[in-house]
Amino acid sequence: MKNWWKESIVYQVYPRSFKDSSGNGVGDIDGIIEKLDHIDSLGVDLIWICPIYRSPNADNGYDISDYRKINDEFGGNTAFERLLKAVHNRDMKLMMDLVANHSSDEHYWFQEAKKSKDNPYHDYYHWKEGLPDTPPNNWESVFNGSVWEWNEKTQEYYLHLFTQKQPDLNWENPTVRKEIYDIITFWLNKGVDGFRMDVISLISKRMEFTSVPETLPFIDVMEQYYSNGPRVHDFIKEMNKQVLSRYDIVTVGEGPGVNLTHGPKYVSAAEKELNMIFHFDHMTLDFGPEGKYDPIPIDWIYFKKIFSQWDKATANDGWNSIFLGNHDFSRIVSRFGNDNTYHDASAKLFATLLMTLRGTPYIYQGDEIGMTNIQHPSIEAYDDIETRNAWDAAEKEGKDMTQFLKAVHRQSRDNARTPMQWKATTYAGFSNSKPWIPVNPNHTEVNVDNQEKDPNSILNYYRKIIAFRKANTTLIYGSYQDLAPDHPHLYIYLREDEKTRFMVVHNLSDSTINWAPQDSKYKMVMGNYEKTQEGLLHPWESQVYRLDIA
Ligand code: TEU
Repeated sequence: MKNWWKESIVYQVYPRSFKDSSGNGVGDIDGIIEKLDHIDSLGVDLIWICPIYRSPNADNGYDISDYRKINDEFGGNTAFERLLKAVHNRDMKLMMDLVANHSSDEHYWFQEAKKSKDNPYHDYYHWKEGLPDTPPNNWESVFNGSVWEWNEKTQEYYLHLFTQKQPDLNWENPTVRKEIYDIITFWLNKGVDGFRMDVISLISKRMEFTSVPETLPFIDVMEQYYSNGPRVHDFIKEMNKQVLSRYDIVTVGEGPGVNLTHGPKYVSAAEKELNMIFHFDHMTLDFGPEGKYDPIPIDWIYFKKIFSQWDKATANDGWNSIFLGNHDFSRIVSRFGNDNTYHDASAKLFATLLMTLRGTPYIYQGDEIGMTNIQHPSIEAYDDIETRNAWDAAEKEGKDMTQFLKAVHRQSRDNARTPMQWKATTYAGFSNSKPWIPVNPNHTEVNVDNQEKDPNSILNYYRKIIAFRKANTTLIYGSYQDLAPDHPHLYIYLREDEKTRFMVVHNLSDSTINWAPQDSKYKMVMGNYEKTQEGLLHPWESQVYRLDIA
């Protein structure tokens, strides 16, 4: 079935790092308004803005202390109303980030909940009795350390899958669910067009809280113990029925631990839950035996297989989200491509990939100019709580910290959080004063200004490939077939409907590969190299061919 959100292209804004209009070094809503021309010029339809609610910022807004208030540092509710109007005036839509698995510990609910066992808000969270030095089980938080934090007042532990400042909400409690639905309704009635739902796969807990085997890799702990709990689908169905289904909106759930078995259920049209889900199968490909900070090279055969399997799983029912980066992962061009010799080509290759697979494409701010990872000389320059905690844990375990710093360079979430590079000037045109997080020194070269002037820039290629996708519904709804699943570096696939067939080919390597379409009826219609050469693909070259059937 056709839907507007299947035809949309999404642009993700990380507000702290996008544009600072007030001059305090932190991005804000008026900054976003200032730069709407830029977003609009790409040809995108929908903006997803990371959390902007009131928050003590223990995890940059993913710890909300008031769900109905926009944080003053971003401009407050009136600035938000202005943004929403400005976005709608341009015929774009706006999606908010809903963080409902946990609140901030500074939220009124938690402030009350921790006071006593008979407080009306106590049951809004997960509590376990015990002794101060014996946590109820051995679960580890996503951000290291136990998931259990002791509360002296009630002599209990509370659960937090993320930091101790992010207590998990108890979705078993119908009053909590009602609170969340009311919050959603509040924003939808203001005219918001949808939600990205943070870690929605974690809302239903396995209430036995059984300890995990010590040797189980964290990625499996996530999948088998934290995610896809017994009532997750009931909860989402209820939310859909009571609120979401009453509006013409878009929903995308973030799904750590969501695999091919559970995934399709979240997005099946028949199940009436969510429109799309972000799974992380391709985003954890480079996690080694010891996890994220033990990176291994990308296995392209496996990479392709993941996209093919998910396409198949949702081919007849459901819909995919297509993304390669966001605020939680390193930069696309540094992680999957080559941010050095083939910066330009590989950035454009991944733009082509995003726009030619089946599913709604998500662009993360800065990727449209090929922003790269950053390498700080020491841990002090890193801000991210996840990176810092992982560092402390590694130090405690006696790891080789020179090696670990290299892993941080590669994997830290801060790679994606450096300020947007607008100009070559001081602070990259992001702010007039020192930004909350250091600017990448390569902003003098990699910036919007430079790329506006160059017709062949990554930025202008993004515009071109977005327009190309929009002009060809085959690329939206057409079937997908991988023609060379076993090739270690070539990704060749067909996108096809009754009228048109596209063949897309990508060279995922630093080497030239001999290749030509076997049928001369295929006409090349798009590509990321200005000069192509018959019979071969340059390093990181993408080519799109068309064959008219009817
Ligand atoms: O991310 C969920 C999540 O699973 C990530 O924390 C991921 O595991 C990690 O980044 C991998 O290194 C969401 C948000 O996108 C993230 O920014 C928040 O920190 C997190 O939820 C908690 O709300």
